[in-house]
Amino acid sequence: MSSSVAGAGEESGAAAPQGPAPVERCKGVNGLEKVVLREVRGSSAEVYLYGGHVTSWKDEHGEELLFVSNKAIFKPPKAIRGGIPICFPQFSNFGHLEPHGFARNKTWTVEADPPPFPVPISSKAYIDLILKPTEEDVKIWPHSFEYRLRIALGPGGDLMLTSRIRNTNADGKSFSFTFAYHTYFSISDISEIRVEGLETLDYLDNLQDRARFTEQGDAIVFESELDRIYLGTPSKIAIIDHEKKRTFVVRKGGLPDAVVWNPWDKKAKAMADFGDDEYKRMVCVEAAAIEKQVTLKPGEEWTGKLELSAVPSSYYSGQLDPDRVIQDSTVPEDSIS
Ligand code: TA6
Repeated sequence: MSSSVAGAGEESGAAAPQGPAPVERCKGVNGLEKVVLREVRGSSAEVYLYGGHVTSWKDEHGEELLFVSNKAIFKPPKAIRGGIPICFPQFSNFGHLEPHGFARNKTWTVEADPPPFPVPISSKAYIDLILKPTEEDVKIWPHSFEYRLRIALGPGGDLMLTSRIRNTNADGKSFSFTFAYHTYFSISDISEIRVEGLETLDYLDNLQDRARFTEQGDAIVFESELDRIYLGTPSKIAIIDHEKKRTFVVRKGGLPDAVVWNPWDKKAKAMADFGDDEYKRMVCVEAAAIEKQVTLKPGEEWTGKLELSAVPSSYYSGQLDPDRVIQDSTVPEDSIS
């Protein structure tokens, strides 16, 4: 059963005669509710209400750009392995909650009314989700909040996620959290990948008790398990796939850190919801706020923005200027602040 939903920016009523509806609600794996976004030029995205979890982002040719494990378990309370898990109110075990918090294990709802602070958006292919704590949640994390998540496809097929988290505590208490968009990118092979834009930065190495190091390389390449939290990172990061002659451009706002992760073979074998060889076809580059917790007083709101685009890139080892690549991308400079 599916229902076409007029684009959140459209008058409600029958879908436009030409092309598919920009927003469609339907059932996904195991009957879980999902929303499909379709942009007029052919790009698309899918988000499950379970976890507010983006599980697909396809370009105008229908090529899948995100990685989801073939062994992903689409069944609460297990988080879906792949796509863009939302890590809130805690990244990893930076706190006393379960790793990566509980937002990815909860069922979100579609925000029916226009949000209190609508934002201008060029495309009609977007959906606003909202998560508020249940009484159960408050027992785990004793705070009231409203977490609004907007998932949108831009005119050039770029994928935009905007998180707005507001402290709604009635007891006058502030709260602090860490956060990440835990993005799994689909790649040709991990040996073909370079991540540029993080050179010379400090990072915490998760494989060495989070000891602090400084990145020496002119790009990050992968020859074994890698799990690092780069600190104070630029707003733009490039992930170059030599084989596919494609560069993912990660642009972020309000998210000073970036996690880079590939589990490699041993860790891959240890994950029941991850194929033994799947580490070769994915890399995580995660826009995050980790080193410095975000602290909100009652009534205050935090915004964390992520913009992903996939641009053709001819590959010159070490000579690729991520800023030049990014400037060539279709993402308007002022679209993320
Ligand atoms: O973002 C990297 C990381 O923190 C790794 O240490 C690994 O634990 C990964 O996240 C996956 O975590 P998950 O809880 O989704 O299995």
